[in-house]
This record gives sequence, C-alpha cells and structure tokens, in this order.
Amino acid sequence: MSDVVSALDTLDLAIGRADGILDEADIKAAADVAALVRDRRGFLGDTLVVALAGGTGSGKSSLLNAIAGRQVAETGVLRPTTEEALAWIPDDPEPGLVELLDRLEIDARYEQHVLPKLAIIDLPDHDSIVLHHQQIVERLLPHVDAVIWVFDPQKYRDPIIHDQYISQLLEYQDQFLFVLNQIDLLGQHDLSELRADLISSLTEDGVSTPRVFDLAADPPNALPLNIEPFRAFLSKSLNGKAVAAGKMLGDVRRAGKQLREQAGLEKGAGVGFDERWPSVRASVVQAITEGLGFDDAVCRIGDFVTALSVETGGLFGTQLRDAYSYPVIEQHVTAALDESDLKPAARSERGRVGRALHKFWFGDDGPESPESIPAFARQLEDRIGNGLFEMLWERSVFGATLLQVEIEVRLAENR
Ligand SMILES: Nc1nc2c(ncn2[C@@H]2O[C@H](COP(=O)(O)OP(=O)(O)OP(=O)(O)O)[C@@H](O)[C@H]2O)c(=O)[nH]1
Ligand SMILES: [Mg+2]
Repeated sequence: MSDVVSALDTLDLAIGRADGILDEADIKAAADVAALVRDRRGFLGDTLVVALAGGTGSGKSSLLNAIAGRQVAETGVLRPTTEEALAWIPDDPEPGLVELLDRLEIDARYEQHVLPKLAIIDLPDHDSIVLHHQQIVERLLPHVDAVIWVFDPQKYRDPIIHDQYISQLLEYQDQFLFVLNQIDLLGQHDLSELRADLISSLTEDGVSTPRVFDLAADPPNALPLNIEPFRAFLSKSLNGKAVAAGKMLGDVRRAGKQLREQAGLEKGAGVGFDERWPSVRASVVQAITEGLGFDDAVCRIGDFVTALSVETGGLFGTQLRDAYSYPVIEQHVTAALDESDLKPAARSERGRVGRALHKFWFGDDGPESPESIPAFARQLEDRIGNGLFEMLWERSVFGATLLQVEIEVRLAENR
C-alpha cells in the first residue's frame, strides 16, 4: 500500500541525497515541486477527507449517520453528545490517512466500505469545549479537503461560529461547505427566508460564495431529507479528488524522472565498479612489480577514474575526477608504496642513467618481501578503491531512492 504522501516523502529523501551529485539549481527545481505538492491545501492522498464542525445539537453526528446510512456516531438530545472526535474511514485506509489521524490524535475510527475513498471526521461541538474545539479545527484545516459547517434553524446565527471561526478562517473558505440541517422543522416559506438569512450572515463573515445545502439528517419518524444531493456532491468531489491526486502523483513522478535524467541515472546507477576495480588494482600491482613504471601504474588508475567520470557524467563525474585527479592518485600510490615497503621494479627498458635515477628515488631493487605485494594491494584498496566505492555508492543510493519514488507513484496509481 502506498500513496502520494509516501511517494512525496521518498522524493524528499532523494532530494536530501542529491548533494554532490546534482548542482544546486537542479536540486532546487525538484525541491520546489515537492514543496508545492506538500503545501497544497487538503489531504495529500486520494481519499476525500471532510470534517464536520458546528454548534452542539446542530446535527453533525446525525449527518454522518445519514451519509453512512447507518448509526456510526452517537446522537442525542443530551448535549454535548460527541465528546471526542471520531473518524469514519475506508476499511483499507491509505497510510497517509492513518498518519493524519494519528497526528491529530483521533483514536476513534470506524471503518466503512460504503463510500470507498471518503473519510469523515466528526468533531465535538464547539461551544462546550471552545478552546479545544478551536484548536482541533485549526489543526485540521490545512490537512482536510473540506469542512462542513452544520447549522440548525435555531442557532444558525450563533456568533461564536461566525465570529470566532468562519470569519477568522477565511483563508480556507474554498474548503468550506455549509449545511442547514433540520429543515423538517420549517415550512417552505420559512426555509427560503432562513436560507437567505444564513447566506447573508456568511457573506457578512466574508465568505464570497457560500455553498449551502439544506437537508434534514434525522427527522423524527421519517427518512432523511435531501441527503441524496449532498451525497451526490460528495461523490463528485471524490472524482475531483482522484483527479487532484493523479496530478500530484504526476508532479512527483516528473520531478523524480527529471532528477534521474539530470544525474544520468536513466540507464541505472550501476557502473560495474565491483567487477572492474579488482582488475585495475591487479594491473597496478603488476605495473609496479614487473617494471612497467610508476607513471604507468598511476595512469591505469587515472584512466579508470576518467572512464567512470565519463560514464557517470554531470556534476558527479566532475567531482569524481576532481577527487581522484592524477596528482591525487600519484600521492596515494606513493603513500601506498611507502606504507607497504614495496619498491617499484626498475623499468626493463631503462638505460644506465634511468637505472641510476631509479636507484636514487627508490633505492636498490632488493628481493620483495612476500608481504609487501598484498600489503600494497590493500593500501590501494584503502586509499583509492574504498573512496571511489563510497562516492559511487552514494550515487547508487540516490538512484535507488529515485527508483523507489517511481515505484511508490505506480503503487499509488494502482491502488
Ligand atoms: N427534527 C430533526 N432533528 C434532528 C435532525 N438532525 C438531528 N436531529 C436531532 O438533533 C439532536 C442532535 O443531533 P446530533 O447529531 O447529536 O448533534 P451534534 O451536532 O452531533 O451534537 P454534539 O455531538 O453535541 O456536538 C438529536 O436528537 C437528533 O436526533 C433533523 O434533521 N431534524
Ligand atoms: Mg455529535
């Protein structure tokens, strides 16, 4: 199971690993995409997450029960009925949704298979535990797709809701839906008047185009009224949510793909270092012990680094080249010879002067001690092989993380 959130988390992880592999501008471009997706209002997944808010007894829990078609939340005449927030969620919730509920400390979760991909959070009333409720709503808002403010005919002008909530949270107004509940208590004339009055009070709060549904979630001894249009609206929003989630996934995938291309990882991260390095190292040992010369030994490593640098390309290739330039390799090979007490054999084609110089620099060609050759090979491994491996490994991990992004996106698409 996977979702947009895990694909995005993995993209962020890859971005964090891109240092030294990609240049700053490329990293920033991907980070910008990730930030845009993350900052997107609403729940980052393909579940439509809505919260019910409003005054006590307005009918929040009854509305949830009416949408669910069965009793999920306790309703009642004794106020407040809902003391702790509860969530009605799909029976195979996406991980991001579970994490959201964990973060919001909403422990009461009721699984449903009535409306897959819809999650409804029923909040306790606002007026009995004002501060608590306000905190919940404010923490919730950036992470849910919509808040449904439920009003009843008696308290629809409740100043707390209008002044302390709606008009304070206008930046989220696109996510607001309004329900006028208990319309069974009103005649047709009263309903039109009251509806118009509710809309004008919401406009006074600063909501530019309030979307109001009037319904009766739980009329006594009768079936709910106007629930179907509301359910239909939610279903349409579900489709919209699927489109939005698809777009987010597309953005994450494109950012990951771009990073792979920029890092030259499209054909895979492997350059076969493990297979190639041992023979390079062996040929260096051979060059030293069989009289091909110190420079020849250095060149063998240099050529290998050049090949790796060309194959990996980009900033990484340059960094590899810089970290193991010819002078650096020379220093390492010299130190490896010193440490292992191995003297390069005199070059077979050298003349008298050459041999004298060789003797001056490296001393007499005595018989090698049996340990010096393996010790030299180990030194090469420690001084050059391990460092090259580490750099290439980091690049491979970066590549693997980007492949993971692609896998997460595909899993999320096929959920
Ligand atoms: N007449 C009528 N009564 C309703 C309707 N909807 C809910 N009620 C009644 O109103 C009372 C309160 O409903 P709840 O759903 O518990 O209200 P709530 O908003 O969840 O209340 P809290 O949990 O206290 O915040 C219950 O007795 C419901 O049966 C409706 O459409 N018409
Ligand atoms: Mg309730």
